[in-house]
Amino acid sequence: MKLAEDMKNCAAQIDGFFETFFADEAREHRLADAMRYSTMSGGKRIRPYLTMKTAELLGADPAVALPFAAALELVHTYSLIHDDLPCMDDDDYRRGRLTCHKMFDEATAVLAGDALLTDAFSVLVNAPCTDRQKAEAVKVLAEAAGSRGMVAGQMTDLEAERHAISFDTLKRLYANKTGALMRASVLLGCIAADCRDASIRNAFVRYAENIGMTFQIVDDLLDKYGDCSIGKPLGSDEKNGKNTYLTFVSPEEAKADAERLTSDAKAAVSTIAGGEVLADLADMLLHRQK
Ligand code: GRG
Repeated sequence: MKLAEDMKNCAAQIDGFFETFFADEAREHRLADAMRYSTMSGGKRIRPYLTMKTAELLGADPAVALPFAAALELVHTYSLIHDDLPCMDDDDYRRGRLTCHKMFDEATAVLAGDALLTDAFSVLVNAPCTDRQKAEAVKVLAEAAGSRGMVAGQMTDLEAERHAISFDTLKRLYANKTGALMRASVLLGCIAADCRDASIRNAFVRYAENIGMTFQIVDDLLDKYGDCSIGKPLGSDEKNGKNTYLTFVSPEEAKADAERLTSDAKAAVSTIAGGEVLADLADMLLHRQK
């Protein structure tokens, strides 16, 4: 099956899961509206695709992979809502639509993010799998999202607006801010399949870390040179005085690094049966225009 079609199928399954999830009338209505608004707003669903594809390649039960993938997307959505807040990146638009705090209000956006993050863990522990799988999934997602992962990356990012940072610090920032959730995506797929083979896990992790860094380099190139279809104003990094990959290297060098990382990602999964589709995804992320 072609990558685009496969990703579309995965996104439809994730959307179906969220339809049921948000149909729960027990949620406070305004909170539920804000959570739903941001979750169902046309994200590319790259991370859940990574989870579901990894799980599928390793022979997992899709009924386990789906809630794992959905939980990860809930954490991703929370991070975007909070990242857009006036105290962070202060963006009015995301995916071409008003950001959560612009559509609702700031306090509601903070709470919607809080709720998505917290609910993600209840989604994990309600997955139809063993307690050991649930515990490991919670550990992986918590560590990726928390103070040694994505939140750490965000903190370094904010600090970098005030202080000069080195290229190595920027790469660590990207590995935490973007790479950590990508890494968690494939690990959740491994856990869904109950795969404990370290060499297989390491292959997926190497793939995810490489595409995570590529993703971020391409993000920087698009922010500076892309077009408005990206869904947010061009040059927002420059406006916010951000250090980006392009602070340290030329666009040509950045592209060459992204290509090298993509080759390494593809090499990492070259021995996994059916891994060609992940190689196609790596290429797609390298060449994406938004
Ligand atoms: C607020 C704790 C906290 C963390 C925020 C994710 C993040 C950390 C910031 C987002 C800023 C940003 C644009 C980072 C680049 C990488 C990234 C996560 C881009 C958005 O991911 P996509 O393109 O999003 O997969 P879609 O819209 O497709 O879901």
